Amino acid sequence: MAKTYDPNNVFARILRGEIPCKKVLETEHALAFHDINPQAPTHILVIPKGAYVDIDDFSARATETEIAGLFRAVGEVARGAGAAEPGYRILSNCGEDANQEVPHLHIHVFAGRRLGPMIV
Ligand code: DGP
Repeated sequence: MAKTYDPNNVFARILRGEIPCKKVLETEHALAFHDINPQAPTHILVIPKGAYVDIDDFSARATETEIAGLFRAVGEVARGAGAAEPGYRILSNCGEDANQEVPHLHIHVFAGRRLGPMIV
């Protein structure tokens, strides 16, 4: 069953320009901006412009163009973020059990230090 998208979630408001963000990249299909509570020296969020709750919703409903657009933006951001220290991590929380706070799909990009083993 399709998940219900809340059009007033904080990232929807950022997309509408109602809340400011520190923009890193904007393309036709994606927006990237710095996380408000960074967990690494570089911590950027990349979001699709379309209304998708999470990766589950996105992978089921998004067009090929939207999917390519999001992941090309992730790659571009990650290449930039990883330029000084060539390594980075991408992550996306999906749903309550994964501690997803904001119900608009976002891909975290972490870089800028040695990240160590992934802890789940
Ligand atoms: P997650 O737990 O995966 O849903 O991560 C949500 C992230 O979003 C968290 O790292 C903090 C960030 N965040 C929440 N509100 C804002 C905001 O208003 N602006 C920005 N830039 N980031 C936000």
